[in-house]
Amino acid sequence: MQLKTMLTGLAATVLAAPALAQELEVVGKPVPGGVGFQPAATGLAEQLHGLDNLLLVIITLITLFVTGLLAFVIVRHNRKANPNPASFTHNTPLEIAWTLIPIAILVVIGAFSLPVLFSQQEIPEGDVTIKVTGYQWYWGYEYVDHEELAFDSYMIGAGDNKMSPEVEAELVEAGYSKEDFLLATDTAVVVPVGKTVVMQVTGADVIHSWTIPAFGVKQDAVPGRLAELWFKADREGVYFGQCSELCGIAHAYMPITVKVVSEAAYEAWVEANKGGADYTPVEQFLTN
Ligand SMILES: [Cu+2]
Repeated sequence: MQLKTMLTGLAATVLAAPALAQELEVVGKPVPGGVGFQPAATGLAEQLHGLDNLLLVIITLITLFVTGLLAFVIVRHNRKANPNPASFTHNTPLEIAWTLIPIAILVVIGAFSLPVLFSQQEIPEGDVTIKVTGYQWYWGYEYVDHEELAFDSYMIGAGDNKMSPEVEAELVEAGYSKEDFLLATDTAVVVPVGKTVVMQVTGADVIHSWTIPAFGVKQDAVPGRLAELWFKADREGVYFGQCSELCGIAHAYMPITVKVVSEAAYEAWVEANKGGADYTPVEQFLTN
């Protein structure tokens, strides 16, 4: 009986621990030794992963076929097995076949990849519109639907760009772990779950690139141009990205943090941050 009570208590502690330690789970993040994509958090990312899987099958089949042909030639047509080689130089049916078959393969690939490209590039009406500007070396965000809801976003530890006890303390204070160094930012983009978000992307000085790998989006931030990307995140959590266009000496130190939260938390966060108020983290408005 005592053991059972102990086990129940232990189970309750284990179950409750994650909720206490971290209210918003880090979902989109590179992992040591990882070779695949980050988990897909949008339909766009799922489409990309599907396309990638299809291409993997196609290139594997082609590679096996070519390797097989090569092995066949080595075994059957070496000098010992075939001392008097044929001397013809043309074979019309074969040449037609090796022209048409690759064309057919490319058409099949195009038929699957163009719809993915179109769904990325056809920008829907956004529920939330955010303008993001790349600077050397940080990001500036403006929520264009709200009066004076804007902030800059610097890497935690920017400046020295080195891990130190102070930086670790800052990370923990902001709800991150030591492992999130080089990814976590002092302020985060906050968006509601399940809503269409349109990002207007531009650069202020040189070309940068805004991306969140788990959303399957990436867009160059070009000075003088306003490009757009869109996403609809279907899972709450913290997502990281990094500037993806070499933009100068601190290019590696201008990461991106997006927090996907419930609509209620998002609304409360907007209310607290608009009108030029100091940045309030969204964690204060999470209810779970
Ligand atoms: Cu950069």
